[in-house]
Amino acid sequence: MGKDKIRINEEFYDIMPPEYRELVESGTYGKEGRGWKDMGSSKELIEEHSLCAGCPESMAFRYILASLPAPEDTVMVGSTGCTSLVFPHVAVHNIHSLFGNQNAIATGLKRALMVRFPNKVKDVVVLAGDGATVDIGLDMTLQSWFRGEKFTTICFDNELYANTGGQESGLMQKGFVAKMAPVGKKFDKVRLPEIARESGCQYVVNMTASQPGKVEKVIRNAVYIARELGPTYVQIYTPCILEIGKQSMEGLQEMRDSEKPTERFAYKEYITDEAKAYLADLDAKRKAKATAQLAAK
Ligand SMILES: Cc1ncc(C[n+]2csc(CCOP(=O)(O)OP(=O)(O)O)c2C)c(N)n1
Ligand code: SF4
Ligand SMILES: [Mg+2]
Repeated sequence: MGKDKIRINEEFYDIMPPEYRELVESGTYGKEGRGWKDMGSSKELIEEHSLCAGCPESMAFRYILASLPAPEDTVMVGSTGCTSLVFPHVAVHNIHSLFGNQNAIATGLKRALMVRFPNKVKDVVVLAGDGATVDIGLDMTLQSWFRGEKFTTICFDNELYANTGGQESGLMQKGFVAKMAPVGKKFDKVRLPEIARESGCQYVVNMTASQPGKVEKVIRNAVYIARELGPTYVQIYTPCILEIGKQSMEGLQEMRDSEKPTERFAYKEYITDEAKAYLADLDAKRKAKATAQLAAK
């Protein structure tokens, strides 16, 4: 597997776009233990995007794509919003769903992949904004968790509808005033991580995208657990710098400020005992394999 899937027929090598050749030569498809540290020395699965300059969503996207355990066997499902501007530039199979329908689409897709490829691992990862996940798509999000569907849901939480100019979202903070929500939010930020835990998710994390190593660990855990046990949910603060009046280089500091222990994006993790045991087992197998490889040298 791995790079075999994107190998270029020698006859056509010269006429392939340089970006594609670069992907074949130095992309990380099939690389065991791929991660954010490959960035800079390999062809990334996303390079250009059409988000605002400095938008933290672009950082989060890069870290997530660098961390997928098997991008060549992964299908991502997106939804309308700023995130959907990025998917056309991503070198991972992806589907654009009708706004809010992403977890219903992912359910059908995952089930179809399990039937079509019974002996292969195929990961499905949803990546959508807070409006898509929590407001218009909440029914689809929750129903997929209740049913125990085996895929990961990632929410890029920028606490409003950014793509349509700043309307109120369920994940917006109480009292926040946005360009198209001038009265101020009247109720508290919806506690979706807690709802995810109560709805049957095996692994739930609330975080920012300020630290690539942390994002990598969480995304890997989430994908591995979803493969074997059931739904996983990751909520990542990716502030809309345009809406909160920050400059393009201020997004990182905004995430750091918002993840302090008393803040709303302080790192929070929930994992079932079953999922914990599964990760420990995976880790033990990985270590045993590394030791055997070392001994064989
Ligand atoms: C069915 C449907 N309803 C409404 C819209 C309009 N719409 C497009 S993007 C969007 C908000 C997206 O907000 P969010 O999911 O938070 O993503 P963000 O842009 O903030 O990243 C809305 C309401 C649409 N395209 N389709
Ligand atoms: S509008 Fe906000 S969330 Fe959308 S790309 Fe610009 S900064 Fe990012
Ligand atoms: Mg949003």
